[in-house]
Amino acid sequence: MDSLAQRISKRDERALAKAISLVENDAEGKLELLKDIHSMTGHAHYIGLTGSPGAGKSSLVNRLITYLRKLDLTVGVVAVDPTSPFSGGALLGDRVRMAEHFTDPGVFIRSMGTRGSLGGLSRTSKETVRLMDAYGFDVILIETVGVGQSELDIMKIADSIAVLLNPGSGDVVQVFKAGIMEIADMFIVNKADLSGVPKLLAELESMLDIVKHDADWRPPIVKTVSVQNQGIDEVWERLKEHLAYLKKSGERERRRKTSLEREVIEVVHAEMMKRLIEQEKENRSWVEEVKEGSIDPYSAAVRLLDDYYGEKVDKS
Ligand SMILES: Nc1nc2c(ncn2[C@@H]2O[C@H](COP(=O)(O)OP(=O)(O)OP(=O)(O)O)[C@@H](O)[C@H]2O)c(=O)[nH]1
Ligand SMILES: [Mg+2]
Repeated sequence: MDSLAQRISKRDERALAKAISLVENDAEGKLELLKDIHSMTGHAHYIGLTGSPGAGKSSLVNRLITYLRKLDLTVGVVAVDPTSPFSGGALLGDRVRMAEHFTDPGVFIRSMGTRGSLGGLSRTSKETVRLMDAYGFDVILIETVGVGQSELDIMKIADSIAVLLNPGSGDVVQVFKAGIMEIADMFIVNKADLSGVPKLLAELESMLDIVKHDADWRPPIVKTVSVQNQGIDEVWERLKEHLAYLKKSGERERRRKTSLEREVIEVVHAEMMKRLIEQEKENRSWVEEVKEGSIDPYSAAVRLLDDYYGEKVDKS
């Protein structure tokens, strides 16, 4: 019997689905599996697509999949929706928008919501990306609603980050405030069939003049109308250029290193919390003590840590 990792390396789709469920459930054997597949990763182009709710991310992803398939490239998609109560399967909207790809063996789409991610949405999403990479997809698209810190955090695993904006939406200010401007490698003005495109382009250019005036890579701006399949080829051309830039400048290696470093810390953090919470279950006397006021919350926290490490943490 082949191990799950071996089956993934042989492009067994059911094994991939099973592995993703294992990751989502934060199940026993997860770290073992991730260890096993690690040497199989590092080949796919990770592309993050972020933007406000309804900006047209899924519509664009859908068109991009069709485009890439024509180029004979295989595609994995991780659609992250922190507001979704669904787990495991695809979200309703995405299911409709991406339905035509479900029977294509060169495409694998997985949606993730908070409730289905016992190890935390950010970690689950990143680990799913790694699994898809190991499976051998050429391109992995990561769709997130660019709102909170955890979505920004997921984005950081990507080689290329594209930010979707819509004309007449006031998006630019939001993007600027949220710090997305700094991490964007490309801007996609989607719904370019609506009015307000020249204004948005002008705003974007002047923001870029400020934020990226001395950057090696100035994020290009591409106009698309996803619903009419316009601009998709240019999106892909710019993404390819960005990847070439990343490789040539050494930036790709730097990003991947930083990303791996972050993942190690995340795993340690999550595993330690799990163990601490497990241990704390057996000794909850501090709850009453803090409530009564016989111990302050900070001393209680230090005591928990002391118990965990089996030694004094705060030497002061
Ligand atoms: N006019 C116009 N409408 C578009 C375009 N692209 C997408 N839409 C519409 O915008 C709506 C939202 O599209 P989605 O692709 O679901 O957007 P999303 O960003 O994935 O949305 P969430 O995942 O819910 O945040 C749908 O009704 C689309 O048909 C476009 O280029 N022009
Ligand atoms: Mg969507």
